[in-house]
Amino acid sequence: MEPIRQRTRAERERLLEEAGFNLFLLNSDDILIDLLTDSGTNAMSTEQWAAMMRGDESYAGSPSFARFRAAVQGITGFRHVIPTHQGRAAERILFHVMCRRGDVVPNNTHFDTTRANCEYVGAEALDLPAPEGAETGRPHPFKGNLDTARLAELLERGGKRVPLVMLTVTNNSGGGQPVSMANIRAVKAICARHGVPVYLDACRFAENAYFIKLREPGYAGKTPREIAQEMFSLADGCTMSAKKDAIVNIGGFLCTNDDAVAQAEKDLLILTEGFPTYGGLAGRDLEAIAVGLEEGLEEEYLRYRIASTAYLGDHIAAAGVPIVQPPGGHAIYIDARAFLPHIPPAQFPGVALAAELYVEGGIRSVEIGTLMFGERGADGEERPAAQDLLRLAIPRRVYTQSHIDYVVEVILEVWRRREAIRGLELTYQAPFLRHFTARLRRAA
Ligand code: P61
Repeated sequence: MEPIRQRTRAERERLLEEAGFNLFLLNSDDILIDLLTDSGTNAMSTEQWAAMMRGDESYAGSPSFARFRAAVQGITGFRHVIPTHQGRAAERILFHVMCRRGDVVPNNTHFDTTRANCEYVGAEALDLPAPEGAETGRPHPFKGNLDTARLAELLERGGKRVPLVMLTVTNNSGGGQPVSMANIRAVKAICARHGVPVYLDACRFAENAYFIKLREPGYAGKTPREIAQEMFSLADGCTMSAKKDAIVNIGGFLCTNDDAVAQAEKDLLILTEGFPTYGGLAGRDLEAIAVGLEEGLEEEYLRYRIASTAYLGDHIAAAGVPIVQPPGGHAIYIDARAFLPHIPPAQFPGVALAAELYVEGGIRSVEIGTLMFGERGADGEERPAAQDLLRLAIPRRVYTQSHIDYVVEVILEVWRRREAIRGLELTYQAPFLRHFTARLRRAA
């Protein structure tokens, strides 16, 4: 529980200016409803807190690790389970071990940390989203799918080495949209012909499994757990940020069925994360993940989770606000280019909209668009991202319907005065992952 603090509109305007229009640079005390992320911001359950009390902090061979590994293997079936402090640590180790300069790593859409870690080792992070994903307003049951025709063509053409193919479930950059079992199976079949392993970026595997249950023929009678097991059975390994569907505040893991790869990963883990039975986590964190993985697959919880995200999306869409349709699992994505058509992509419409939602109602959201995925060319011109989305991510088990009703009211108020909103320009950017620390001002 925490007290709710309201800043005045004038205070929020001042705080926003001081933060260079970048909501990452605000203090959370100055936020009323925090929809920046669903990552690590989840409320842990009684059972998770109880499990933490028996965390065993032995440096090596802790029983907490054994319980963690059993929980991960019970769902994923992978031979090697390597704990890491969060998802990007798993990514860094995976790419360092499997990729060389000049390699290509396809994915339905790489999330930003995945892309950055892949590029950091000199490999190309190639997005191959299925065409349905490009049209934000048009619904499709599995907009997160990977374009299998382009994948097959890439592997058949040869030329560049493809050390692995990834599938992000659900597809975070593309609207929190699910990947179908048929698509996972097709990707696996194509990769198997070329001896290329398939890895799931499994952050939101449980939500993806539930969407398969709801939308894919033949899965209505299966439990989310059975569906998740089938998803993982089609893969050769995974990266995981437990801060999402394992409903914890910190943690992650890396899995593989390849003994040689696992050995190299563990060696690297020891260098930077810790011994392979804790990987940068406390024993109590491993316990919380073991319980959270199971809770995240409970059908009643998933029904409430998916319905409550859709509630936000359906209410703003009914008033005309353009969102990625259908609503995603963990978040609603407003199409900021359609919301603010008078602001060119190079003036960051998603960031401008995020700033307005903060000023209007103390709501924090995140841009997934040109600030996150675009870049400034050598000529000083902005190269826009494919889309400019504003993500409203819903932390798990935190907000109630009345909080979300308030969010709807604030968005609709901003929608009514959208024509007066102005674009932004950059005054500072870091060399990579620039959106975390960028500073902006109102465009001239
Ligand atoms: C998020 F603004 N996601 O969605 P780590 N893969 C995928 C993720 O969604 C993901 C990671 C890997 C976050 C946190 C976040 O620019 C941002 O445990 C599909 O965060 O290292 C994380 O997992 C990495 C928010 C990350 C951002 C980067 O909100």
